Amino acid sequence: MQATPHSVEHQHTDKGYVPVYTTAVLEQPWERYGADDHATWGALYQRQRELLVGRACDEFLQAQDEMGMSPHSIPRFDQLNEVLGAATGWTLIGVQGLLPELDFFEHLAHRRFPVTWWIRRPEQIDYIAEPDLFHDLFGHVPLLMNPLFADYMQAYGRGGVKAHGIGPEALAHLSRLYWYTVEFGLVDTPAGLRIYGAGIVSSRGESLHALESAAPNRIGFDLERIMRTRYRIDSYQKTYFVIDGFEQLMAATAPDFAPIYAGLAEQAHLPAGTVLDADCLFQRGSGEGWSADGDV
Ligand code: HBI
Ligand code: FE
Repeated sequence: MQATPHSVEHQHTDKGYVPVYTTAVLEQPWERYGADDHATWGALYQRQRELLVGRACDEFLQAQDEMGMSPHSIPRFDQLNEVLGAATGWTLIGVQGLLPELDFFEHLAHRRFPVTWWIRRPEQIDYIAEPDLFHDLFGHVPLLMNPLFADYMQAYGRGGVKAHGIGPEALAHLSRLYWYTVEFGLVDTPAGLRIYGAGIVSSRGESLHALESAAPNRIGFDLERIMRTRYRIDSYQKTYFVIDGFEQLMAATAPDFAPIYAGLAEQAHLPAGTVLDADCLFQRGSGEGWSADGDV
């Protein structure tokens, strides 16, 4: 038996043409998950963990273990909430899927992280166009255990509520910050570049591409540079931005963004693959130079 969602009409969003779901907060129907669902979770969990040792940042791997996540079965939100609440005051809430931006920002601003309650079907194991339980729970949730990252996510939500009040341009600029940090961020460590973005850690191909392919740019974090840079939703990223630590994310969200949005309004948006002279470029990881066509 497969627990599947019932989507409603579709909408063009910054994550593509996706179903628009109810914004209701739902209980995780843990008893309704079938053997297929648990098997999909286990297969994805096992594969990604093997891949991510040496590729994901230590904070991510340690937090996932601290939360008691394992390949044996889909974790229960209420059990995770005990650990997460004690660590940083965050709570997971069940949702049907992507939320309108203001709803999403309001939740983050109150330390509530929306997690899609259903998991992809077995035939979608390698790719699904919209965030499912594996992307949210495996990818986004562990770093909410990290106090600095947890603070950043709440600050981001508060900024999102403000940006929504300013207008669509401000929202587009802020969404790029989420995309190039929370979803596709890299961090520089003494051991080399490591992954912290949820969109990367929940994707096998992108976990390799982001660190080892010669194709993408890897540019040092620069808030306004990120806010000017378009992104791709349907392929591996052409550019990754590299922070030197989560402190940098917190520092970046300290100022009021309104004057930054005003300054950006006069500047051209940059295509995703742009490299500027002022960019601080990082070399790819020490892997065997994996490239997209040589998919492993
Ligand atoms: N809704 N449930 C959910 N999860 C997301 O990650 C999400 C969302 N709505 C909007 C959104 N992300 C992006 O537009 C962010 O840039 C805000
Ligand atoms: Fe996501």
